[in-house]
Amino acid sequence: MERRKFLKNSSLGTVGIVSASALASCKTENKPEAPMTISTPIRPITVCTWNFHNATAKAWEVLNSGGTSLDAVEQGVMVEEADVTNETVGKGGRPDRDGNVTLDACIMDKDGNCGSVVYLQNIVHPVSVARKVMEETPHIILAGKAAEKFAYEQGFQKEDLLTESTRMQYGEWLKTSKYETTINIENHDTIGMLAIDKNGDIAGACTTSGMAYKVAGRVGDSPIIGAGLYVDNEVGGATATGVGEEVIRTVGSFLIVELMRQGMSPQEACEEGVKRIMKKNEGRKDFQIGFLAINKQGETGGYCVHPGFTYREYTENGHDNKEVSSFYE
Ligand code: SD4
Repeated sequence: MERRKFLKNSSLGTVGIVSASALASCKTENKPEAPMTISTPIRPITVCTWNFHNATAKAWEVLNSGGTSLDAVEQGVMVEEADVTNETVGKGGRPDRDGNVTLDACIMDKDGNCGSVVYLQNIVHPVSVARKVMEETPHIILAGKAAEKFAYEQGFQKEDLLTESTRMQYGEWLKTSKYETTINIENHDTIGMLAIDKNGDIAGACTTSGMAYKVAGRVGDSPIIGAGLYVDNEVGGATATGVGEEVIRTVGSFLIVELMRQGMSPQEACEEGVKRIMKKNEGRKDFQIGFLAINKQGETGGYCVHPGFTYREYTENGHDNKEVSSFYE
C-alpha cells in the first residue's frame, strides 16, 4: 500500500475547466493546504457515488426548479432504487444468503433531522420510508418487519424485489458458495447522494441492498447516521460506499465532516478517511472502501480503494453532470 495514485479527471466535455476544489485551496509557505473562502459559492449542486448519471440528472431537475436539497437527494436515489439493472440497490438488489432482499437506507436534512430503515423487505423505495420515519415519527431508525408494516401504513405497496436475474444468480451462488459470505469488491453500486439547494442548504441520502449473500440479518453502514451518511449544514456532508463494516468501525461519514470542520477540503478529508482505514488493513486488496464529500462552499471530493471509482457531480457551473475519478491503489 506504499504506492498511492491520485487521479482526478473528468469526462463529458469538462476539459479545461478548473475544478472548484483546485480553486478553493491554496498553499502558503510552511503551512499545509488551507481552505480558502470562495466568494461565489457553487449552488445548487449534487453529487453521488459511482456513475449514476440518471440519478444526478433527476436530483438536478429538482434543484434547478427551485426544490430543496432534501427532495433532490430523495428523488435522485429513487432512480437507482427503481432501476432493476442496479443489483445492489432497491428492486433488483441481490439477496442475502437465505435468498431474501433486505434493504438499508437513510436520509438527513439541513437541520440534522434524519430517518433510517434497516433490514426492510418488499418495498422498492426504502429511502422514502426513511423519510417518513424522519417526518412522521419521533424516532430515527425502524427495523425489519415492523419497518415494513410502518411502510404499508404509510401507503407503500408490497413488491417482490427479486428479479429473474438476481434469482438466477442466487441459484448459481448456492451451488458453489458452501453458504459462505465473502466480501465482494465488485459489489459496489450503493448510491450515496449529497446536494446543496439554492438556499445553500445541504441534505444527503444513502440506499443499498448491502453486501450480496450477506448473513441474514446483517445491516451495513448505509442506514447508520454518521457511518454511511452525515450532514452538518454548517460544514458539509459525506457519504460512504464499500464494505460497511469498515465504515461503521470508523464512523466514517462523521469523520469526514469533522475533518472538513477542522479545515480540510472535501478531497483531503476523503483521502484521510480512506488512509485511516487502509492503515488498519495493510496489504488487503479484497475489499473496496470509499467516501464522497461536499462542503458548504460546494467544493466536492471523493476517494476510494477501487480502481475505477468514479463519482457524479452536477452543477450549472459549466460542467454539467460530469464524472470524476479518484482512487487509491
Ligand atoms: C454495505 N456499504 O452494505 C454497503 C455496500 C456498498 O457499494 O456500499 N456497496 O456495506
